Amino acid sequence: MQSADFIEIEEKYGAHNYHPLDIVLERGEGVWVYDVDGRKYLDCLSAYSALNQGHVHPRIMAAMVEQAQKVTLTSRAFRNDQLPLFYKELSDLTGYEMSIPMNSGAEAVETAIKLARKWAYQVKGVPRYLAEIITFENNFHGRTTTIVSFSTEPLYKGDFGPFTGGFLTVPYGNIESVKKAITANTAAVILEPIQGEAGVIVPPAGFLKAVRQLCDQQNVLFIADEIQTGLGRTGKLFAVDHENVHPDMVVIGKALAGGFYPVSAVVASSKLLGLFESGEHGSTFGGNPLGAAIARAALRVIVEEKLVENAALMGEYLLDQLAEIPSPHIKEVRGKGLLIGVELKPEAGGARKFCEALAEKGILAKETHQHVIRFAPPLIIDKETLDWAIVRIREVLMQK
Ligand code: IF1
Repeated sequence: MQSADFIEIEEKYGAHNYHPLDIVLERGEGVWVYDVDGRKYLDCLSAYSALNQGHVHPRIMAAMVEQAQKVTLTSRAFRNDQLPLFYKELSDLTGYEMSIPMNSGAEAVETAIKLARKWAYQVKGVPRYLAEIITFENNFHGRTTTIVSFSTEPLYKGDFGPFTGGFLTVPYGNIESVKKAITANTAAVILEPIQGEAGVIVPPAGFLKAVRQLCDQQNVLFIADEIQTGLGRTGKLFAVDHENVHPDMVVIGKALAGGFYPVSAVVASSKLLGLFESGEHGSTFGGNPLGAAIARAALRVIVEEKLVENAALMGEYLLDQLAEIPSPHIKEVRGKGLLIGVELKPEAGGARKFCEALAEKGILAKETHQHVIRFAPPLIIDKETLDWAIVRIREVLMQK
């Protein structure tokens, strides 16, 4: 079967909730992927940062196979021998005392929301069910009905109400608006340290620090959604580290299991996570031994292969090289580490056709918000490969 055959079947039998590039991948290795027609591409999306360690990392795969042969799922009705070590190693790496495992990013965000609400009632003394959480315009935190309740993107919200109450939305990067939105009932502020889906929006320098200070003053929790920006992507372990900020909760997912498995988590202090009592929250698959073993290996790879450091070095190089392209189409090049957005001018006619042209040249990138091309290769990428890519990106962006 060739690409066209797979596409025909997919379009007939699958829901049409995506509009992917028509490239049918069958194999991945490191920064490269291969399609069913034998073409090779550089992956500059990394499954939206879930593949920081690259495709089919041999060490993570070995851990997966080894664990899969022993026991994969115990449920949390019983304990297993991987989860405790996952907790411990995640704590050692992040400096947070405790964590709670989930599967998808959205579930971990929901977990953080539930915990913030419980904290508001039990600790802060907010009257029951009046807790408010402050969110930001153009946020992306997932797809559940509660999370889309505070989305500002009509496409994500559309016909999916009625919506969950208790959320306010303010402009991103503007500390005065946050200040104004806080009331005695505010439980938390939740934000992406760099807005990914919104088009790689980097807030003004000092914003994250100002949010932290404000939250301290007002007794409000600061929740950082680092599902996309975390685990090395921006050249620090967490993107909030660029401003030396310590949120009360950090939500992680995606690269936490190197693309082998859905594993997410909320990390926080024991004071906060200790508020969850037995039975109040959980998941059939969350914390399962297979996921935990994979995540342990994925974290080890990030540390031992110095992916955070490499993301900083390679990211700076790529950003500089992209910024030097004298393309008439480029409005702005921005980002941190290996999370880079190239915003095109509206006259350029949208980023999609540039992504298609890049694919023709063997580079997979995805447009976001119509005018932005996102470049986010696996963090294992080297300079030689980046140079290979930059030549081709330059050709595409210099086209009329
Ligand atoms: C899709 C976007 C990226 C996230 C942040 C939570 C989640 C995500 C900051 C939810 C997920 C993904 C989801 C994926 C595409 C992708 C995406 F364009 F949709 F917005 F990366 F930019 N917080 N982002 O970025 O995590 O439940 O999916 O595990 O929905 O198609 P999830």
